[in-house]
Amino acid sequence: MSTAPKRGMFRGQWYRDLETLPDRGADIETSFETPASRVKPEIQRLRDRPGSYHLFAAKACPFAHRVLLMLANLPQPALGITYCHPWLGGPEGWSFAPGSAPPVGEDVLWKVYAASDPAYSGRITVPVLWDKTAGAIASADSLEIMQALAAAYRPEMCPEDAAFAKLCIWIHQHLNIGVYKVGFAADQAAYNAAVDALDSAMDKVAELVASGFAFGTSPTIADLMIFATGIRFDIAYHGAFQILHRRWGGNKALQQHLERIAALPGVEDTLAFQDYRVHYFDEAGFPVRQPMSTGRYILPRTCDPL
Ligand SMILES: N[C@@H](CCC(=O)N[C@@H](CS)C(=O)NCC(=O)O)C(=O)O
Repeated sequence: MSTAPKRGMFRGQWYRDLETLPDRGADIETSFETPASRVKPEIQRLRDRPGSYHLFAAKACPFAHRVLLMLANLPQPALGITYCHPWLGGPEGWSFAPGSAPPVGEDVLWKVYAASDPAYSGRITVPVLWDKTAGAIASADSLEIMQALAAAYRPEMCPEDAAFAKLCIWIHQHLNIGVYKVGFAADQAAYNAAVDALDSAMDKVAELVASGFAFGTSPTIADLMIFATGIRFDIAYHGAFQILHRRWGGNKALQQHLERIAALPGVEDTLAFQDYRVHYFDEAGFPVRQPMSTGRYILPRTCDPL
């Protein structure tokens, strides 16, 4: 997976291409990853005064989507939300969709990070949980935000069980990130390894959901995490990440799980199929579809005709 950050902030300044920084070198490698959050989400306040928090999200992004899915599952409309435009290729990265009224950041997401920490250095990602009382980012980590929302409103969706915590981490690493490892593969060996690993992860997830939900007998955040990858698979990852030998819908258990989660209240409103196409296809392309240093291309796995 490519580790070189292309766009982001360095010492409070936005760079569309960090490679253009005049004096990069060792310094940027060691000082790029400033923690994005300056305060912790307060569960009690999230429950009692949800209006004191605000969410920045993009329907296109699977990590933001799982937080939106969590919000859709809550008993009451909780937080204000600012949506970002699905196209990430613009000059300033994530920009806010028309009609959103952000409490901070004016028009683009990097200004939210700058408002929280004027010296911030790092990636500018969705989702972001903004603490209006503290005037700071409370979390830019989707799993942490889901867990905070579950703790505040629906603890049964995030059981306190070591096996469940382990399962969520496994889904995140092997399925949610595993699919991106294919898209970010920059040579044939990396592609082959990433596709093999994803194949076995998808087979394992299919077994997990064959008779219902991923853990126990009701939906948990684990199901939402699986859904966020599954709903993008055939529409975007299949082509954009060159996973051409399989479709999510080609597996009965995976497809049934997708439909089971899609039927939960509020989930339909979180979907935006056209946003997925824009987000994954309307950019220069992920490394897997670009020429390698030799000028040749990665050969994707495809189905044989016989
Ligand atoms: N750690 C973050 C990762 C989120 C993430 O990678 N979001 C992507 C969109 S799917 C993003 O904002 N990328 C911005 C960029 O690459 O510049 C989380 O899980 O919340």
